Amino acid sequence: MTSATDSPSTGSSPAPTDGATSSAPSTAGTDSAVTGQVTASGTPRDIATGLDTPWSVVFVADTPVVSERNTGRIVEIGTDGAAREIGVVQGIDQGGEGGLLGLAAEGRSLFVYSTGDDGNRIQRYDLTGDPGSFAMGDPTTVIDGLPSASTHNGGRIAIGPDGLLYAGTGDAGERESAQDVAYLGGKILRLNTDGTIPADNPFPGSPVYSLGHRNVQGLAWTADGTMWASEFGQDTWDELNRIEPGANYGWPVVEGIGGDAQYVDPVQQWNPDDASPSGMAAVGDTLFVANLKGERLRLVQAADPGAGTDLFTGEYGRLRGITAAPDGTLWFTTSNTDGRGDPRDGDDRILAVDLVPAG
Ligand SMILES: [Ca+2]
Repeated sequence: MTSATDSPSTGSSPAPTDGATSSAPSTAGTDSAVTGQVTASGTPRDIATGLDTPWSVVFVADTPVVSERNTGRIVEIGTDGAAREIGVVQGIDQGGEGGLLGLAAEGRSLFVYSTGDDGNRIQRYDLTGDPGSFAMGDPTTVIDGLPSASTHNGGRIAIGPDGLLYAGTGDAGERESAQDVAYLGGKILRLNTDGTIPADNPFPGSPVYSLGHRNVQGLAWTADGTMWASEFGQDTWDELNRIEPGANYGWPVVEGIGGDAQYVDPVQQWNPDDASPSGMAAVGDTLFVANLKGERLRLVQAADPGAGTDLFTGEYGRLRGITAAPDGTLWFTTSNTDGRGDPRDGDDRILAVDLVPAG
């Protein structure tokens, strides 16, 4: 790796690296087996270029698999950085913020969140073949009929440390309904991977895990099992929330920290111009948040969740997806071809940065 430093805009510089990296994550999710605090070190390097609005990256058998929002394509990235199409999700109603969105993986099963004619849905594809020759079979519906709109579609999915499937949904413009448990928009959902409802969900018979969200596109668990979610605010406060089952996070009654005992306040809030948080990854006790409008990664140590360090501000443009790679590096994606960005040569790209113990 290089000795060049990254560029945190706040806080101290990362400690010089001695080459030590964290052990590989055990699964393809946003969680990992690493413990302790980490930070980014060195200059990010290109993993892949020339992607069209990449939304999510997951690892299947250590091979990166990427969703493209606008094309509906799912591609695998070879060791040479070349993108190879493994399938196209059918029946997508792409428009605005909708389209092919989040991915999650469990073994060779790929879970896919996308916008269809009848709302957002999660489908499962069992991949066949091997890395370099993956193919997608026919989909099985996990859940469908989730509220959709041109904006606020949520879309992030992840397998939690309990092996269950979590999904962040958006309010789809139905603000008040974010408070209604019967409406599946503006929620975090928790499902068995076959789509049935876990018996210990907080609202019996419902996939709703938490409510009162506006648009959740980041889900992650730190090493002690704590769940976190990032959320787009309207025009005042974006949020980082610590997620508890059955809790109400306030939207649309409260945006940001409201101090109302009926609602759980975010542990940290940001101005949307500096944030607009989409994907989130956890490595050990550290959270990383990818920001669209704010064009930066934000590092948050779970032990001090009200503080953060900005990384790479403005250097790569809009940032959307982020995931811990099996080799201990942190991968993140640009989103400059999504119609709201300023594409650079080679966009959109996947970048990787080294992680080292913090402090
Ligand atoms: Ca809130």
